[in-house]
Amino acid sequence: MASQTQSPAAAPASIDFASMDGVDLDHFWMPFTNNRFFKQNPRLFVAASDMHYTTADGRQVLDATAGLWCVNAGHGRAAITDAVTRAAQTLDFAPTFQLGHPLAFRLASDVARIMPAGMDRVFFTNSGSESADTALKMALAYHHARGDHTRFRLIGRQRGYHGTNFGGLSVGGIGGNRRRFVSQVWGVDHLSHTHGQAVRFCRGMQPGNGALAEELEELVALHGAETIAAVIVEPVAGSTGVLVPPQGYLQALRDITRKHGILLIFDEVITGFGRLGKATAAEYFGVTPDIITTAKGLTNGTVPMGAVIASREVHDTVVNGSPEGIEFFHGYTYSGHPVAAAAGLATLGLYRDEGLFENADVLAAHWEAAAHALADCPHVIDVRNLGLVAGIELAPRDGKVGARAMEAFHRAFDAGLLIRVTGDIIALSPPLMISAAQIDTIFGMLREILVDLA
Ligand code: PXG
Ligand code: PLP
Repeated sequence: MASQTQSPAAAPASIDFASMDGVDLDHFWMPFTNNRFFKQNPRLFVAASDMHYTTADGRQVLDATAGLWCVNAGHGRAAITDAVTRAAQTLDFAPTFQLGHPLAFRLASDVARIMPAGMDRVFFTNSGSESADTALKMALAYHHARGDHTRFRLIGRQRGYHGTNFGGLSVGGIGGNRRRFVSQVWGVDHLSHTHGQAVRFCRGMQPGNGALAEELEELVALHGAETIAAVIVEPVAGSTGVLVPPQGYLQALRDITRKHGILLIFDEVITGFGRLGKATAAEYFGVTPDIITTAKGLTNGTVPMGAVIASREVHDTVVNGSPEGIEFFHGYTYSGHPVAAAAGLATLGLYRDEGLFENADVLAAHWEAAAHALADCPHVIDVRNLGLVAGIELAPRDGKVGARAMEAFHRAFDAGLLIRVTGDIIALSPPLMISAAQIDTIFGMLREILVDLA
């Protein structure tokens, strides 16, 4: 392979976006990918529209995962792509450090409008990982502004995923993501995950007995409430295989955190923007945290962007409690980027105008029934669901954890269906524009794949 610096093969204007001509797979070091396998067996998308991707070899693939849990309004929506084009042509970039532009303020207002009451101060990031780290720093800044200087501990949860930056990694509970990176945020502890093995094939939430949330009281007793800044949880854990909380669990976490002056952060990077049929999981569960992290569905995945939504109380404490000058020493070059903000405005407009959260809400029962109809398929040892999310857990092959689900993933792709797998769990989360007939197609195709799978 050529290693010398070369002039570009083609001028940008002549790039054919949907062509593989001249594409070299060597240089892109791919994220969370088996690079050596992929480059021998490439699978590429070249276009997308509504519920389908088009592959490089011209096949249609039904998207049962909304890309990576982000394309909630469906692909290639003209309202969003037009807004992005116009924004780039009007104001390509403007700093938001000590300056501003209207789109970021407009989007912050639109986001605030659909958040739980009292949560209306919006900080922009570029991803879920940045949102997680921003939320953790916000919590530390809040206690600092109150003069509560001993509150530094951050509590996460086993099987939690909060992205890959050091803060999110540290509170995250995925060994494989953490072990290779020894240096992590100090003083972190973890609650148990919420996945009970007692009730398999449970539809929606499992019954709760309060014991899981009571663990937080044990951590308080162990570390002292006066050392704990925040607890961060995904309301429904997504990445580690759709772990639905038991009834009453999130409310109990809310009660315990409030009692001890600990901030509660909901990481809604997946659950935000309609995944459970409401704007937020906070609304769905009727539990309001102090800080909500979002990304993904905020811009329908069209332009990278995240948002951290703070309660008025958290915001005012930091902003009014700091000396004259910059109040929160944190931010990104691209916080509130005009092109991303335009994508966000158009996306929230689509969600509203097309009633997409309501569509998810209405279809959730059909989705649940279709998912649980797979219970009798070979290898299936559990099915879990909430809103438009489903997890289908397969029995692992002897000594080869993940191999069976990965084969299902490859077979599905070849058959024209995009699914997501984590370990031996298949995770499904389609665009919210999906129809009942397309739900049936997804689970019908999955059945055929599972029946055939060794
Ligand atoms: N928090 C949560 C709850 C997430 O699900 C992040 C933070 C990080 O977001 P960014 O934008 O930095 O990736 C996520 C991301 C999967 C999968 O296959 C899930 C995510 C990302 C990629 C793949 O489950 N979640
Ligand atoms: N590294 C260097 C050398 C920088 O100058 C900056 C921003 O100015 C960053 C990292 C952070 O980049 P961003 O603001 O895009 O997160």
